[in-house]
Amino acid sequence: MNAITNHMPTAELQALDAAHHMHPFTANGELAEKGARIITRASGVTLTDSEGNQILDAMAGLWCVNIGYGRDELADVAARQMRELPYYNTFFQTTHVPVIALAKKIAELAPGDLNHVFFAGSGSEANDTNIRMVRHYWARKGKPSKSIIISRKNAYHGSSVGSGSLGGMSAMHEQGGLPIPDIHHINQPNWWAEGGDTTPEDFGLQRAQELEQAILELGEDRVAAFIAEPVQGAGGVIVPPATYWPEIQRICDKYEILLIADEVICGFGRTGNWFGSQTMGIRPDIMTIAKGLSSGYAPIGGSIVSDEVAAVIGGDEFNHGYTYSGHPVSSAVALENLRILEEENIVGHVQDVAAPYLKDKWEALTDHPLVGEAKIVGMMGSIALTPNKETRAAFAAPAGTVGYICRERCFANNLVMRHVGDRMIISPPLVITPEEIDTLIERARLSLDECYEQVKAEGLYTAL
Ligand code: PXG
Repeated sequence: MNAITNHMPTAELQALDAAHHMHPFTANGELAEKGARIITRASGVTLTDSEGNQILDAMAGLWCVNIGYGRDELADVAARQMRELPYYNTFFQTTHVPVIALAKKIAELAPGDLNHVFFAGSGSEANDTNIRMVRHYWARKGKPSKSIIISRKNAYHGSSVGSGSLGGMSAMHEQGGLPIPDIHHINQPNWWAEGGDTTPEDFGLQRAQELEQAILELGEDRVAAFIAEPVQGAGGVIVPPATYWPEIQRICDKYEILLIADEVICGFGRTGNWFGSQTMGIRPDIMTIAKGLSSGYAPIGGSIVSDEVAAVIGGDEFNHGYTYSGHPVSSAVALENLRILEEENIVGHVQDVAAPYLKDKWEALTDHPLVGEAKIVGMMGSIALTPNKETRAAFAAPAGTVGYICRERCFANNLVMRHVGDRMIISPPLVITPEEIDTLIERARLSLDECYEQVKAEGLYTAL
């Protein structure tokens, strides 16, 4: 076999990648022309590519490398676990030490009576579990008609058929026959894009009350659960107005609808608390977790479930599970990740140091001519690009045209900052230092300046 290594020329690796590797969420034909960027190693908050560029990763991979890259402790634990017990399942009345220890630790960290964990290999799988679990829960309680799960437009809950149906991404629904039955979507609390002349507070309340209207229209006896991200991530880091979540909680309580908080991005310190639900002051019955659970070092996800839901589900066999539910290596890696997060007080670092420092600099970006609003919670932030800050206008070009230009400028300036439409988003490793935040902001400003020049030159700086 010919060895393919880091030392091969970039173009050769790109050609091989284009020939055989299908990338997710990518027009692969287009990418093959251009050539994918090849990441060869990483340390702390910095990626190295095959050309030797040092890139500040302000997305923590895909929102997941919370403790930063290059922690040997996780590699050591993985190697030890692979030697001792690389795999065993948790199906047929068996268990193993890493999964016992991890479930106990998660139960300790999770708020309230969220004391039980059903493991999966990813966030998508965990949300598929949640669909079946809440429907089965109501069936067990003698109310099988309660099968509708209410979600939100522009939500992201994963890419499998079930989780993609929960999500509210219309481009995903257009491919492959989604959504599955009995998923209902209400509007998102995105004031910047959809709030019109309403104040953010009134708008937050209105959008929350759409949940109540939906329950009344669909019938209380039909609705099983409401699922939402505490702060929408992939939808563009949409921070809801302060009025939103208290009203959602009130409605879930009033109609006894299960509340599922999708903590796949918000969990494990991202918002400045262990869970986004704590930051938003909500009491979910189920939390979806993945990503920061292992800081992305090994694939693992799960559902953290309340005492009550676990008791109801536990009454008979729940015909559900994955080969890699509670995988021993992933469990051991996740446990070591949680040890580091806890012992190094990384959530405290976010709250006391990194988030306040980043917030000041991030919000100051609104002095840039392209930047309308800047939103940030803990270590997830977004800026809205606009040709008119007062009217919050969109550009007179297909959505995302300007955002894409900005993202390309960021990449050229060794910064990974993503775009969702014409919003730019960041979600850096939680361990980022103030000096590294300075670099992030410097590169973001340079990229915004270059984007502004290009947008004007191409005649795109006009409102829709
Ligand atoms: N829930 C949320 C809130 C997520 O952000 C998932 C579930 C699914 O997790 P898995 O592990 O199955 O990917 C996610 C994943 C993006 C992007 O473009 C975001 C995610 C995944 C891929 C791309 O921002 N989030």
